[in-house]
Amino acid sequence: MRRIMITGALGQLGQELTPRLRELYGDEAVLATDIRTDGSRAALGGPFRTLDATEDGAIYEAAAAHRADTIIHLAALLSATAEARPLFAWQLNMGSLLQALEAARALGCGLFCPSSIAAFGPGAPKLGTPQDTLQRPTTMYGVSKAAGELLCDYYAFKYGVDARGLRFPGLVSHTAPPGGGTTDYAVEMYAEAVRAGKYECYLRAGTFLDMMYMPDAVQAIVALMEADAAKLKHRNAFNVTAMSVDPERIAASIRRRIPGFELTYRIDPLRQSIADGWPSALDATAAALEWGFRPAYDLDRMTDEMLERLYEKLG
Ligand code: AKB
Repeated sequence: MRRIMITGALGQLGQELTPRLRELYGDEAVLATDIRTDGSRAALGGPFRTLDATEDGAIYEAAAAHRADTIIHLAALLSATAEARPLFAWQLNMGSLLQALEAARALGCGLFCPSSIAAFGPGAPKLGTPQDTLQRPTTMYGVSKAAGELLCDYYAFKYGVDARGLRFPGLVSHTAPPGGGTTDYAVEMYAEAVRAGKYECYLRAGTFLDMMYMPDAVQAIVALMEADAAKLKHRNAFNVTAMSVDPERIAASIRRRIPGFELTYRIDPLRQSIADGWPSALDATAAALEWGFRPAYDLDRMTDEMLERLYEKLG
């Protein structure tokens, strides 16, 4: 049975992953940590500790006290915020990852750290972006993710740390709002469709990006962490995706349920330029072959569930 420590547990992914891990391994086996101390921690149930993941030795100390065998490192700044504060983004994203890897090395823990479609840059093939291809990202978030992938590989090669990871696309969820990402528009569009019947989008029509519904993302993390190491050729930074969509496609899917939904545009140049440098459709074959990745939700199924849950919450 695993004993897990999570950093950034109050972020968009952590708020759904933590309860799922507690269901699987037991409440007491999962220590949630975050630098924030807001009310959303109550929803996580189970043990919680306030922790700055960049502080020297803080992850090590908490993981040792918890007798963790697995560290799930989610604390990070997302793309748009990182681009606005590049120095801080480097310090947070790389500094905390180094702390997590050092703790994993010293304690003999496995480690999971999410990467992103941002780890590719404009030079990578946009369609069917291969698992192994050119990675020259042009955003600070992308640079920190590509460097993070390499650092995880280094700790695996040099110290035998079982460091695994997924390159996530935009994650869509109804539980917790994302913060500071470029793909956040998708989550906002669903919420505004239910609240107001209209949405003003900051990315242009025709901007195709990979997306995935949160339950598939959570399931993918569990499946990769539980995968037989002997079957993993890549281990770290697997491409995963469930759909390639643009704002018009999501709006059309919403209109099946809310026929009068109105989509208008006011382009944010920063987030548009970030999106323009990212792939449009990843190739997730390696994840499917090496550990059986198979998302359950396509666009319409995700839309139906998002709208149903948001109506219960906001409607
Ligand atoms: C972002 O938009 O920054 C994230 C990501 C794709 O990594 N959702």
